Amino acid sequence: MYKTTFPKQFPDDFLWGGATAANQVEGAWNVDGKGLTTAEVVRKTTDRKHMSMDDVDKESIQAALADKSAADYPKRRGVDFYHHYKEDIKLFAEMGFKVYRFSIAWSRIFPNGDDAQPNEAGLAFYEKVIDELAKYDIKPLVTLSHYEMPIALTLRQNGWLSRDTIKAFNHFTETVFKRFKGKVPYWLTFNEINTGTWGFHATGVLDSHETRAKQLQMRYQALHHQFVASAIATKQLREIDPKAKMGCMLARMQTYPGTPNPVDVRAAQLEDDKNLFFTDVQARGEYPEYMNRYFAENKIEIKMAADDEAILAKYPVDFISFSYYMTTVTKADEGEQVNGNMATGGRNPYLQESDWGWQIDPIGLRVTLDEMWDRYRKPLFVVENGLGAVDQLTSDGKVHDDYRIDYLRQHIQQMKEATEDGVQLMGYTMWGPIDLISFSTSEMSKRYGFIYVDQDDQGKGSLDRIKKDSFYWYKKVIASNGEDLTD
Ligand code: BGP
Repeated sequence: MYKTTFPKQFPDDFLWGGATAANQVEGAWNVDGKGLTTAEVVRKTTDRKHMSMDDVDKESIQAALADKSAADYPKRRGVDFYHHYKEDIKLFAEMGFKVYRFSIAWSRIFPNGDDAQPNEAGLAFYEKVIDELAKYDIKPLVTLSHYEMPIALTLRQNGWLSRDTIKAFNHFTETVFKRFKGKVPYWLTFNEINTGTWGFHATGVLDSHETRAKQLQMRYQALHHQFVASAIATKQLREIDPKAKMGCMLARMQTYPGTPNPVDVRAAQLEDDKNLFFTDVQARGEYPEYMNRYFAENKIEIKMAADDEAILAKYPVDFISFSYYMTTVTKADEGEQVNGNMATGGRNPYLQESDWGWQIDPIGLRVTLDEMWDRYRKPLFVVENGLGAVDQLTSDGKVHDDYRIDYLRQHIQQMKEATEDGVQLMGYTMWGPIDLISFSTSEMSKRYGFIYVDQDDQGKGSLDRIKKDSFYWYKKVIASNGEDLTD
């Protein structure tokens, strides 16, 4: 039987909003008992094409710990959300946000990662944020780990490579689930979990001096520990706060075959599988066979404890979230590479690039949504999408960011197409609703926001918040539930 009707609108309860991460907005890196994180020991880069976070080693960390200023470490200052949260949330509310995605910095709660008792000042800060959101009926969507693990765990046990980190993380998750019970309807465990295969920033594992083969061995082992910790967190949430939902989070990077040559089609299929592998484990509850084969062929051995597979199988996530910025192209013999979201990929001659070389592909978002819905049949959530650009503040204090409006409009249009295709989409949290420190380059001048923050790359500025043209545009989009995308 063919259905003759299909949804033509975003659902009434569609969650419109924005997303940030503690290490990119909060600042206040050394107050109220907070410990340092992996994000705050990475120096700012002097070259946009070079992302310095994966050159980190013990020596660079020691130098960072000895440096008590934020000058070279912009994630220590963020945009001072820690002291501006009321003003910022008020602006989000003015745009009509239904949801705000932010992360809880583990090291605000457990400064060394595995302290016996939580730091009350850290819990109190997030409680104030959550209560402030509630005043405006904005639902929190909280990421438990967004590239900001306590650096003490890296130094002591090489981050997620150690199985002990599971216990420490789940003590943290249990603590925040209990404290915020009934107040946070949506949680995510690891931000862009797949980027753990790219290096230090996601797993806190120091391996920059190892061979590629050894790095892969170490990274997949660390990721196994994250899978188990994520499943345990899901179990805890079901017990502590059964109405709340748990999601996984992937940096989704759809890749297209470079040519119709079957060898390229197959190479692209394998690349895509290696990207979706993470969601396969977290949503379906088991390691897929294609990946077991890949591990065997590459001599990667994942050490598992006796009940790991049972835990993964028993506690899959409730919904699937992902970031979407770009697509790539795969050829069996690689071809020309372009920059990307912490990764490189093949150039697509049909696409334009952002100033940072990220290939812009709105239709790819529909392709991604349709394919992921087919593969998982679980609710999807686009929790990051946006355009990093250099904005100009005009003399009358305005920012005319029509390029950002264009980018977002085209992506929202394709999301709507996907909903009409039948995809169950929960919401959309645009990345960086307020200007923040870029994750990959630590620049301030790579701006994403609807709200301009007066701060430059050196950390100078009044920190005043200024509404850009896109602010008023997004407000209209939300008020019309995605129907009015005009300027
Ligand atoms: C994602 C990260 C975010 C964010 C975004 C934009 O990979 O989850 O933390 O930063 O990309 O990247 P960037 O800040 O490097 O422009």
